[in-house]
Amino acid sequence: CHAATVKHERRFPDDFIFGCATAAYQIEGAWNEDGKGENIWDYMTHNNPTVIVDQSNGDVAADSYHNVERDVEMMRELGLDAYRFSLSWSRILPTGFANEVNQAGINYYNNLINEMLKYNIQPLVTLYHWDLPQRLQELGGFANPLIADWFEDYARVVFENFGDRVKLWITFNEPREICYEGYGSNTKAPILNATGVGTYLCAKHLVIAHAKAYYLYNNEFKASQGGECGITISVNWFGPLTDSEEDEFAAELRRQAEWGLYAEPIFSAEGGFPKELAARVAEKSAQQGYPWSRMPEFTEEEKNFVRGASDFFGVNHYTGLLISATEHMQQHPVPSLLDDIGVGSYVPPEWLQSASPWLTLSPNSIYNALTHLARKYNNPVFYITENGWSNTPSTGLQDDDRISYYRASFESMLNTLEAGVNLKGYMTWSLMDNFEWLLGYTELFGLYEVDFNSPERTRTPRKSAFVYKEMLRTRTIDYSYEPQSLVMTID
Ligand code: PNW
Repeated sequence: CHAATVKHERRFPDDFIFGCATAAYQIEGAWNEDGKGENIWDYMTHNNPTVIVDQSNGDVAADSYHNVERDVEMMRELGLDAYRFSLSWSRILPTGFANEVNQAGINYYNNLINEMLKYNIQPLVTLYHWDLPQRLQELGGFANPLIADWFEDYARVVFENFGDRVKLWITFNEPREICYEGYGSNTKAPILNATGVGTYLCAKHLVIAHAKAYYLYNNEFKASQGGECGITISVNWFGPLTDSEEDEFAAELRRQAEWGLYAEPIFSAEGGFPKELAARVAEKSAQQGYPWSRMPEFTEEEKNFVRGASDFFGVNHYTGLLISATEHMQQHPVPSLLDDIGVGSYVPPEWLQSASPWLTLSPNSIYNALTHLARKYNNPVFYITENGWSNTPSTGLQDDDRISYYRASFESMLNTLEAGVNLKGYMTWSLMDNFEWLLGYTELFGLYEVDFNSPERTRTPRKSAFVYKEMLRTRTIDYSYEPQSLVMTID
């Protein structure tokens, strides 16, 4: 057939929300100013500086605490519909408890929100992006079930102070990184490294804490404030290496261990932890001589409380891996989550590699992940709350790989929308370069470069900022678009 087919240009709907994301500890600085209390990243970077590759910290970071106007100016330059940022718990409640509210901290976020709203930029606010007040960590942090009550108290202060203007709330950013990396291994604060035990304990307490904040909002604030409350989970795509049954089951186990642990209790119809994974951990625990499964159970009451407790599913999506039933020379501590599942992973060498070893451009992985989730969890509302690409400091402003990555993400999102998935918005990680956790300032994700050597922390748009701006303006992908100069304006 050679009928003259005009290829229909694929566009995003006008009400699709485009934005950028950041997180408090990674950009704010002002770590001890105006009454802010110490959090676990302050504590760890100050007392154990060698855990950060360049021995840096977030004491000043991008100094966003003193740059509200410039930060909002960048959002205006890009033409963002929304901006996702997080609140620092210990800036608002210095002790972690709600006995004392730090008005200077409230003022900072009020100024930011009000400045954004002047220009019609919608705030998408995360209550917790990894910076637990240090005192609460000393009391066990997410290993203590009381975290649910402490978090609820904090959430109340937040909803009371900002809920008149903030309509999209995210309780937790990435339970996997909080629980697995922070408690079950040693790659995020508080580097507890309680392998095989800490992850599962934290997972249970965290989803209950999430549900408490959700019902607090739902029962006491929603009617008057009219917003929505959800959670953000990191969902990379784990597909089978071959179409064998063994590889498919291995991929399913890996998905359950990576994000099912947090998504299943909240978004599945039955609630509770993923079944195959729970059975595997129970079996291994028994073999290893534990009198109980290392994966705790939910009571029926807890299961029903958590099940359905979210207005939307926030997804941080970066990459994909191919999973096989056979492990190739991978060594894991016993017990540990990776030993529990015992699967192999593979990255095809032709996938474009970023500055971060874990991050490659995995073809159509947004589509693969979201269509899978939509099928599994009855098509909830989704927001992609992070998606991004890293470069090294030497890349400077000519970040062509990031442009390729964002164009591929847009293609994959259009495929996702055409498949009928209820995807409503997309935030890039990140608006600007920032403190990349244990990698310090060695891996950078910004559309804007930040000069960490200048006291002003000067922000300069990269080439990708111009391309993202054009994609937002036209709501489509133009592969031939080349910015004429790297001079930014507000249109
Ligand atoms: C996110 N993975 O974490 C975080 O929310 C950000 O704070 C962080 O700066 C950003 O990604 C870049 O790392 C992730 O294994 C951690 O695919 C791990 C993964 C993805 C995101």
